[in-house]
Amino acid sequence: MLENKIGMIFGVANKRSIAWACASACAGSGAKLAFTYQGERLQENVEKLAGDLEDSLVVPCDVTDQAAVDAAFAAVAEKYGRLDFVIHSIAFAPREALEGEFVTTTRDAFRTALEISAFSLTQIALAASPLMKDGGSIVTMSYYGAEKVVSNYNVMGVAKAALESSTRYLAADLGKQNIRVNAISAGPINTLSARGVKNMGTLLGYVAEKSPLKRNVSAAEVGNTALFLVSDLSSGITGETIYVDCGYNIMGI
Ligand code: 1JT
Repeated sequence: MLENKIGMIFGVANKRSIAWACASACAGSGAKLAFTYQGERLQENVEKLAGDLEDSLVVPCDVTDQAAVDAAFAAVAEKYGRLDFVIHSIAFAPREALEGEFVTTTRDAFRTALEISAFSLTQIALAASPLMKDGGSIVTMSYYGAEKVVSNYNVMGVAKAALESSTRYLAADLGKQNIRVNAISAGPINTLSARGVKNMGTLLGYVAEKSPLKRNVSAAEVGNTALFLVSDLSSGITGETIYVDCGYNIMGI
């Protein structure tokens, strides 16, 4: 389904990453992939994972450094000469910000969370658009805490609200270039990021019990939805936030 398509994946840390599940689904459908990694610490992990794929590229990219973002896209332009899709699976907030009350969020934590988790999508969309010569598809990852209060999610909820809104504004701007922009609102998944969060096990259990499908969603299920969104099967969909959460979000009491 993605034969002859080139994709760029932001946010792989290890094999449990949502970004890696998306990459596996896309590679399995014939895409060639470029990966970015954040920090030398993750370089080896990402190089090992990407090494099993044909004709892949691995480049460093810290989204708080505009020159690094430009260099990553320059490397993709040089190797492939074009780009068809981007998967953005990046978020960060200082650990203290994901505990206690939202009202105590510091200026610094707010700025960092919004810059890395939300602004980076706009920055990446702008850099990607000139390479998307035949149109393209951009997919980002959100969470339910963007629209309802989820204890402890705090400033990340505010950042995800900005991310979902950015998805709509970017979709409106880039539609004339046939570039689609969509978000996946995934249910909680036990990734490296989630592992640092207090009471994650309790949250996973609660969500599994309450959701219509009576279980948690898998990273592979999110990856398959990302595959749909970057493929031509979703050619009429843009600016949307699609839930991949075993139905959790539809439930009231
Ligand atoms: C980040 C982290 C972004 C964890 C995240 C995230 N988006 C979803 N999760 C999992 C999660 C976290 C909390 C939560 C529910 C789900 C950690 C590093 C920074 C970025 O609250 C109940 C806190």
